[in-house]
Amino acid sequence: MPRYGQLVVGPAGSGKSTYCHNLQQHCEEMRRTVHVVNLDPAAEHFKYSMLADIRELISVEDVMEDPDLKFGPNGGLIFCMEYLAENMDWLFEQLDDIEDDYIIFDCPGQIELYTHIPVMRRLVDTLQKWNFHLCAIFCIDSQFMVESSKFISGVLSALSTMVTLEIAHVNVMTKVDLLSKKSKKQLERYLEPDMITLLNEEFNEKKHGSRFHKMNSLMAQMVDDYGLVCFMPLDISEDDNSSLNDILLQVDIAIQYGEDLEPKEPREIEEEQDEGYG
Ligand SMILES: Nc1nc2c(ncn2[C@@H]2O[C@H](COP(=O)(O)OP(=O)(O)O)[C@@H](O)[C@H]2O)c(=O)[nH]1
Ligand SMILES: [Mg+2]
Repeated sequence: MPRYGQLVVGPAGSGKSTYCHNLQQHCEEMRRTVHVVNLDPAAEHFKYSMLADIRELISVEDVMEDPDLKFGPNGGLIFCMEYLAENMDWLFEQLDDIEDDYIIFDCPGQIELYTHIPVMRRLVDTLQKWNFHLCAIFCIDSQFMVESSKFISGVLSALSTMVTLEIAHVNVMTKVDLLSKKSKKQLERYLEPDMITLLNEEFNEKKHGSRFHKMNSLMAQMVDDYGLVCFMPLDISEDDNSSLNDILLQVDIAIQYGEDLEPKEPREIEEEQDEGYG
């Protein structure tokens, strides 16, 4: 039987754990079972109920306090993730005897875990061996995005994660509820960005010199060539959770969730439609 999973990634503070919590609640309302697993060994506060917690295996605090290891917070976190990768039987056991295999993995935010340290990629490979269909949810804080230069660095980190993990990928622009009216109006331009136009607004040949301009144009061209960088807005203040539901639908399609489920009785389908899903 296929199993399904979302890897929730993105910079620290971008809203990953909040997304997990809101998705769990939304699914509960729809009477759909999902489980959340915390894979952030540095995390402290949680609103969601979890199926498993990496801190039971190892936490950054333990590693930093260890007189032999003497790690700081960043090295400690990487140590923990490598420890997890070496001890995947722990995770296997945690995931072993649940029935509805739809797991949300709340991951740590350190960007190097997704760029040049192979540990997250190893995790993905193992989960795939365990039959998981995976989608990465890359969270980016919309507060930083509605400004071209910050937007570009966000796009590049999303792209680099996408290339490293090599799984289905959905970019989510979080905290849309916090945007001013003016910024909300601008949002459209960033959700499906025309990179060249955005870049040209920010950098111009006169001000920054032609070599810099050329480098930026090439970068924009590369992002456009991938044709994969677009963002789905997430506004958690909505009463009907419509943006969250749109994201869930997109992920379900990406991981082919639902295709192998038993056909439902017509009554169940009606109920689901009443609940606004479908
Ligand atoms: N208003 C609002 N606040 C959010 C949203 N997502 C996250 N936050 C807040 O941003 C901070 C960091 O969020 P968290 O989910 O812990 O980020 P993580 O480090 O990526 O897991 C917390 O104070 C959250 O309450 C959102 O969509 N809207
Ligand atoms: Mg978190």
